[in-house]
This record gives sequence, C-alpha cells and structure tokens, in this order.
Amino acid sequence: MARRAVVFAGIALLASTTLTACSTENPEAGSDGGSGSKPKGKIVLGFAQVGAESGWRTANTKSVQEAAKKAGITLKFSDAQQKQENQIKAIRTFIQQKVDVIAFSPVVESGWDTVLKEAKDAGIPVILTDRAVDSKDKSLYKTFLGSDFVKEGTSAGQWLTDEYANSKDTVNIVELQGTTGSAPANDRKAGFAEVIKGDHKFKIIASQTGDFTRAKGKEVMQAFLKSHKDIDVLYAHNDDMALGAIQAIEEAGKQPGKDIKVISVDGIKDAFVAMTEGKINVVVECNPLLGDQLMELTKSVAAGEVVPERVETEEGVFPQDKAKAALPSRKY
Ligand code: GZL
Repeated sequence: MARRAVVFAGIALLASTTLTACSTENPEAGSDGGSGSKPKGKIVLGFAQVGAESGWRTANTKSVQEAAKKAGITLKFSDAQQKQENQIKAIRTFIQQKVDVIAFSPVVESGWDTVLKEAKDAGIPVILTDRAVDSKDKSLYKTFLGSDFVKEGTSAGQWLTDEYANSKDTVNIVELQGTTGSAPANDRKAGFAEVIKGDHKFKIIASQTGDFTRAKGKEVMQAFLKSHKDIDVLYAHNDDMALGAIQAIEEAGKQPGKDIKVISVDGIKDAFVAMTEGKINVVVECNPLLGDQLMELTKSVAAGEVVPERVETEEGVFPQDKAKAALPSRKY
C-alpha cells in the first residue's frame, strides 16, 4: 500500500500554560467543571483514546495529556476500554459539548462514517491519530497522524529473511496478531506476509489475536506451544503480547530468543530490557509520542488552516545488539 507520507520533522515547542481539566473515563466531566461555558480563547480538544491495553498506549496517553498542558489546550479525555461503542459515545458527547476539535485513535478500521458525518455536520474538524479508518470519504477527517504499519510489518519480515538468508530448512512461524479489525493488526500482518511470501521455507503455522495485551499474548502462546512442537519464530504485533508469550515459552522449558526467535513491534522499555537479556531478537519501533505533533495539528485545524493529509512519525528497527546502547535514551 503506497502512501504519500509527509514526515513532520520539527515540533515547535509550545508555550506552556495550565491544563484546565481532563476528564478521565467520562468526557461529561468536561474542562469547565460542568458549567458548560468554555474558557475564553482556549481551544478545547476532545480526545477519544482506545483504552489502556499496553505500555505503548499508556505512553501515548501521557504524551497527549502532557502536550495539551504545554500547548495551553483544554483536553477532554475519554478511555474507551477498547470498545468501539464507547469511542462513538465519547465522540457524540464531544459534539454536544461543542468542542473545537475532535481527535481519536479508532480501535478498529470500520464503522465510523455515521458519527464522523455527525461531527462534520456540526462543523467540528476531526484528526485521526495512531490508527486509521477505512472510510472512503476522506472529507470526514482533516489528517492522519501516526505510523506506517505496513512498513513496520515489512521491517519485521525483512529482519526474518535476513536472519535465515543462508538456511534451507523450513522456518515455522507463529503470529500473535493485534486487536482484530484494527489498522495495526491488518497492516502489520500484510506487510510481514508480503516480504516472506517470496521464500517458501517460511511457513506461518498459526496466527491468532492476542488483542495487544500481555495476558492474552501469554494465553495464546500457551495454546500454540501445546499444538505445535516445532515452532522456530514468534512474530508478535506488539511488545506486550511478546512479553506475555515469553513467559509461556519459558514455562514450557524453552529459551525465548534462542529456541524460539522473537520479533516484536513498539519499542517499549520492557522490550529493550528483554532484548538485553537475549529474550527478544528484534524490535520494530512504533512511536507513541505523538502529543506535540497532535497539538500543532489541533491548533492548525482549529484556525481553519490546510494541513497535510498524512503526517508520519519517524521510527527505527532495533536488533538485539543495539538494545543495550539504546536503552538509556528510550523515552517510553
Ligand atoms: C500502534 C498502536 C498499537 C500498539 C499497541 O500504533 O495502535 O496499539 O502497537 C497498542 O501496543 O495497543
């Protein structure tokens, strides 16, 4: 999937003022203590977050909240606990509250046109951050800020084909997919499959969702280990599932990183520690620190300015031998 990506290089530091308020589970609380009136001159951003399912998500939420405070933007924040109906409800609440801008990370790609049309009819611009929607109507949102998940999948596949370049043996792979229907799960799977399809020695013998969580990642890996005695590689769509799977691998008496090579995505600190311990072989970075860029875009769309259709974050690939040196400077 070729994409015109505009890498948003610099992030202007924003004047700091106080964050007036940030509702937690329920956007009803609002930034004005429920009085209904909006602080004069302040932009009000409604942000509907996916949930708190992973270390990546926690870092992403912290980045958005800190950046809003720094930018002097009033943030109304909601946590959907990984349920689309909760995100839709939060967006409708933001519309009723007449926020200036709505931003959200769609938990899954489909089913957003109706509520996005309601935001458009209310004259409220929408920014997609982190995950994308599959809507054909590009007028329903102003821009997408986040990663190229297909590229992350191809980077994971490229590491594998390099690692086994001189091997003729079959390489049995199990895959822990992210949340079913989500853009990162769909695209990381597609990118990885695209790269390995060129060499028939690579066989994905099992592939199932672990919903981006440690607990589910462990549970599904336990099932994989029970039904497959010949697993060579685990490809996990995020670090939390990889870390859960590592526990299952060790409990099965095998060495993660050696008996079963582990490829992961995100780049949270715990994954770098696991790489220094030899338990993960490579991490493809997915940057959650989108807060400052999101606030820049929020100010621009609130002012009616034209913004790039797509703003991508810059990310790297960290093989195990790079982990020790990189760990001290990891920010999430
Ligand atoms: C990717 C993000 C994914 C992370 C997971 O941008 O949507 O969701 O890879 C997180 O850790 O749960």
